[in-house]
Amino acid sequence: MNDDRTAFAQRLLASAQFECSAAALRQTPPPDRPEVAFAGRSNAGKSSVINRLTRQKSLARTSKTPGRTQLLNFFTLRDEARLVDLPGYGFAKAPPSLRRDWHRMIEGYLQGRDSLVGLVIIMDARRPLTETDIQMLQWCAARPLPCIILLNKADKLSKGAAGAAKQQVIRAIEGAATVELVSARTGTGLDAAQRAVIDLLLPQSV
Ligand SMILES: Nc1nc2c(ncn2[C@@H]2O[C@H](COP(=O)(O)OP(=O)(O)OP(=O)(O)O)[C@@H](O)[C@H]2O)c(=O)[nH]1
Ligand SMILES: [Mg+2]
Repeated sequence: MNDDRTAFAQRLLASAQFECSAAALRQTPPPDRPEVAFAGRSNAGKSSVINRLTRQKSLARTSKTPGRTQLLNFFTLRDEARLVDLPGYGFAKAPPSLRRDWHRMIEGYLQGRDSLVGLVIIMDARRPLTETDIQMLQWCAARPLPCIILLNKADKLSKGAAGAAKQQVIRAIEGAATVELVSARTGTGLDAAQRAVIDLLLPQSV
């Protein structure tokens, strides 16, 4: 692994600052720099992973209550790139109207956002590839948009079970994404995830 590139990735991610929240696509900031979005089932740990990647404990709000992040939250990395925390899906208690709104907004965002250069799908390593996770992969393939799957909460599985879960996902998705095991709690796999995110955002630099 290239140490300079890793250090660069860590520095750029650590510069993340909250920029704005959007409840609708017309409220998103201008598409003036590359951005990578984080999607995933509610409670999979999207916000926790963003905090780990940026080494900031409370940049993105986390919660024990699923459905905490209902908005698109934009974080800027200097003025060079952005990270976007998307609202979670699969929240059992969400009313159908909210699910429809979510579906329309996320599909519109993934298909139409010019500055979007990649998607990170966060999954709970114990329950990967939900129906909506697969829908996300299909939207990425349609655009096409490179995709990283982070199997989070690896700390909840034995090493053997985590490795087996990863192999199972790799086989199932047939090359549609790269797959890494991570834990936002312990930091497992986060170096590789930092590199992967920066490689999507700024493939040419350093
Ligand atoms: N054990 C363990 N718990 C984690 C990990 N990552 C997140 N959690 C916990 O999982 C819960 C949900 O984390 P969030 O980061 O808020 O999840 P989210 O995907 O952003 O959820 P929404 O915003 O509701 O969509 C919190 O209680 C976190 O502390 C992990 O790697 N290991
Ligand atoms: Mg969240």
